[in-house]
Amino acid sequence: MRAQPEWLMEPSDVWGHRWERCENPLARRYMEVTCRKESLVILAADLRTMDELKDLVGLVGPHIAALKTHVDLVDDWTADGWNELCELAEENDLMLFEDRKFADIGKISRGQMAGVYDIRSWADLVTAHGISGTDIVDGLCAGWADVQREGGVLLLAQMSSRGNLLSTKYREKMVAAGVNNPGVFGFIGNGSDATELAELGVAVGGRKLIWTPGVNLAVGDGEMGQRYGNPREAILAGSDGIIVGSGIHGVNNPRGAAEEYARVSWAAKLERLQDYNKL
Ligand code: S5P
Repeated sequence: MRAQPEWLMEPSDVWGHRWERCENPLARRYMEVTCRKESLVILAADLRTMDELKDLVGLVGPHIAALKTHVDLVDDWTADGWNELCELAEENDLMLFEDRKFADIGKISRGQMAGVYDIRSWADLVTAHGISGTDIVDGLCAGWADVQREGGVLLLAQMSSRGNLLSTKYREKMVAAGVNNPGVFGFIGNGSDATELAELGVAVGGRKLIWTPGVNLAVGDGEMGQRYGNPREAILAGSDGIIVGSGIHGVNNPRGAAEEYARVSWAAKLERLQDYNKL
């Protein structure tokens, strides 16, 4: 059991009604980590080699609140190398979030949690589309149960990419289907558009967490249709965690960038506290 360092602010004070309403133990764990590290940054570690991944996590680990991976992006993946990465995440108090964007029927998604990468054995969180129906959440949870673990699903309610097909109606259905499901950790929202994000926030009503990709301190368009918004604005609009990839791993000084994103995210979270209803 990890020694519990004193945090400067209690998670219940910082997270208010989300702390009360999000009963998912992993959501609570995330909220505690944010207070220990004073950071709402989820690192999108989109790198191609095991060494680069481990170096990056070693560098920025103290400033991030969770680690998001794309396991199938790694050229030199090995089970042992991945175990080392998982250990490094554990040392840095980071939940592992595999952004697999599962989308198949429940039974196949359960099987895909196994396979070569055996995602069910190391990932605490995964992403899923609800396009084939939200039984996918049961399938993914059954995958974790197959190895006596529990995890949480982030359903994609919005996307940051230009031209995506996740309409308002689709978002409403995702939220309605996921908001009371204990297997759902939260929703992915569009960090590049504060108006859209605020609508998602109202629909979710603090009952689940909202994590947002598509944020960068250099606002504008990214590569191949990616769109970016400002991290402070995303948090003020209702984001509970900013997913940052190239803003950290794509710059000369990733550690400095991670510190800066952490500072900005925490300041915005405290700013949001001033309006109790937006806790
Ligand atoms: O709508 C989305 C959903 C996700 S999970 N848009 C996204 O960009 N993502 C992921 O966030 C994407 O797969 C990538 O890992 C990260 C964004 O990376 P960045 O380099 O653009 O910050």
